Amino acid sequence: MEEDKVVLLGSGFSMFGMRAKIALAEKGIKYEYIEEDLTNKSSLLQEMNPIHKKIPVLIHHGRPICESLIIVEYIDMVWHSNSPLLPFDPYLKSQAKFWADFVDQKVYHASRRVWISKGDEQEVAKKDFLESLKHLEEFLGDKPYFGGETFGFVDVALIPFYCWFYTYETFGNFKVESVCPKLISWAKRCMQKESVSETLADEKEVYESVLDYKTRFILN
Ligand SMILES: N[C@@H](CCC(=O)N[C@@H](CS)C(=O)NCC(=O)O)C(=O)O
Repeated sequence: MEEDKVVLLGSGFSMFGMRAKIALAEKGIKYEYIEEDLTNKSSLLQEMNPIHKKIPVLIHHGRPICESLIIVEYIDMVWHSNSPLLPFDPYLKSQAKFWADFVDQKVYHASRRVWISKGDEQEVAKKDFLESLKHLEEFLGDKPYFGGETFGFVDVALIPFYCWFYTYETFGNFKVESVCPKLISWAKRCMQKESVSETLADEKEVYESVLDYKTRFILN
């Protein structure tokens, strides 16, 4: 592997992988993308992320960086001169990191339960999911982006979920827009950015892949 080459290990419709792609696109970094088959992980993935063996992994100077939010922060620090993603101010930075972590701790886990579970469990998941989005919408307020006037860290953390909304809504029989209209306007604003629109998957394709996954791996 060449010294200063940038390589990204990703997979399919992973929102975590999309975060890294958006950050790299925002910075205008050229990189090699390697698609991983998570049912048959490559020796490169196992070598580069021996602890979790998960994607995404960014490989820079031949060294691995794991965990999507850490990858986005790394990209922001290394290529700091263009399109800053994290604020410089320590307090604002702490807030951005808090909300990005909130996306992982609350939004992600609830969203997964929306399409994986049924009955009462699914009702609880829907409530948790929408409640977590409502909190984010309150934090967004009337700002165009979570950090203010420009697209930043929390936007990168959350926007990949947007292409999964159709899946959550179809399985859960609800509409995010009726509960969080401002969040949908924010998502549409983000979609006007090339880094986002060229990265996010087609919502129907995400749904088809989840249906396929459920029929193959989950007993209904
Ligand atoms: N917290 C991790 C989550 C990454 C993650 O869950 N990746 C999934 C794909 S969406 C994966 O590699 N799964 C393979 C496995 O669990 O074996 C991050 O933010 O990067």
